[in-house]
Amino acid sequence: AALPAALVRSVETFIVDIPLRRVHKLSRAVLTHQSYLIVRLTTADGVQGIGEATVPGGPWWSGESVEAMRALFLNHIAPLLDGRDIFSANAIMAEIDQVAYANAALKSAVETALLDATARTLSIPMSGLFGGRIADALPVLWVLATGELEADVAEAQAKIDAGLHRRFKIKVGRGDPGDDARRAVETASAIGCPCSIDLNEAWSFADSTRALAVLDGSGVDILEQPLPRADLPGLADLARRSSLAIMADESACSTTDMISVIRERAASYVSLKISKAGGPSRMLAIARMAQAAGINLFGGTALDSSIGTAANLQCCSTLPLAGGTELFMPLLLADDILEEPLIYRDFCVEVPSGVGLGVTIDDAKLRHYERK
Ligand code: MUC
Ligand code: MG
Repeated sequence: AALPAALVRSVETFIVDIPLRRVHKLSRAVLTHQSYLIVRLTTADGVQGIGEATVPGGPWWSGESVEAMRALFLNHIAPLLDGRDIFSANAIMAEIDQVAYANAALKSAVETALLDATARTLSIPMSGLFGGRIADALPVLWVLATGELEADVAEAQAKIDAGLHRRFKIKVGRGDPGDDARRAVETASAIGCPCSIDLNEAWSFADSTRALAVLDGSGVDILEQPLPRADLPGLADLARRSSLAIMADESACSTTDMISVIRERAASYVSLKISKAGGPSRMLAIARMAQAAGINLFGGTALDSSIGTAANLQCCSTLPLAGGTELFMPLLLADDILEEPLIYRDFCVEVPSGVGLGVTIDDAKLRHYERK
C-alpha cells in the first residue's frame, strides 16, 4: 500500500541560551554560553521533527545569528512549510533555496526537522535514510580552550582519567603566533595524547610558517584552518612545507568550496558539519566529494547542543570517518535540554539508536532556557 502523505500542521521556533561549564576562547570569540535556534514541526498525525541552527559563538563565523535566522524563518520560510508533505524534503529545500540565499545553519535546522519527522514516521533512525550506519559509536576528541596551559592540561588529564577523550584540539590564535605554537606544543607534550590546533583563520601566511617551525615534529599533528577561508593556495603551500596535516573547516562549507579544495590540494582533512553545509544532504555530498578525492573525513561541530550533535551523529555514522569526531559540546554545556542525555564512554560518543534523531526534548528544560 502507498504511504499516506504526512502533512506539516504547525511549526514552532525557540531561541535558547545555554551556559557553558567554563569560558571557551576561540581566536575571535569568547563564549560564556551558546545560543541555538530550535525548529520544531508537527505533522497532521502528531509526529514531530526537530532541528537546530547553530553558529559557534555568534555571527563572526558566517554572518548568521539566531535572531536573524528566526526573523528569516518566520517571515519567509515557515509559510513554505505549511501543509507540505514531509516526504518531499528535497523539493521543499530546493524551494527554500529560491527564496533565501546562504543561511546554511537555518537551512540545516529545517532539513533536519523534515528528515527527523520522516524517519519517525517510518519508525527508523535518521541514519537509515542515508543507507544506514557503519558504526554505533564514534571517537570523540575534547576541545581545550581556556587559553591557559596549566588549565588546559589539567582539564585534559581529567578527561583521559574519566575514559572520555584521548585526542584533543587546542584553540589558539589570540596571542603571538610563536607563543601560541609553543603553548600548543607544551600542552600536547604534557598531555601525551595526539593534538590538533584550530586557528579559525587567525594567522597570515608569514605567521603560519613561523609557527610551523615550532610545530613540526611535535605532538601537534593537525593544523586546522590557519589562514583566511579564501586562501586555498596558501593552505596548499603550507601543506607542502609541513609534516602537519592541514584540515579545511571554514574553507569547506559547500560543494563548490570542495571543488576548489580538491583542485588546489589545499587540505588532507575536511571538517564536516551539517550547520555550515546547509543540512544533512549537503554535508553528505561534501563528504562524498572528499572521499572520492582521498581527503580524510572528520566529524566537526559548530558547538551544537545535544540536538545538533545527534543530527551530526546520524550523518557521520554513515561515513568512513578517518579522523573521528569533535562532537563534544553536550559535555561543555552546563545543562542538557534532552530527556535522556547522549552517552559518552570509552573515548566515544554513541549514535542514538531510537527513531529519527533518536533524542527527545525535555519541554521543561526547553522553557527554562528559552530566551524571554
Ligand atoms: C570550529 O571552528 O571548529 C569547534 C570546536 C570549537 O571549539 O569551535 C568550533 C568551531
Ligand atoms: Mg574549526
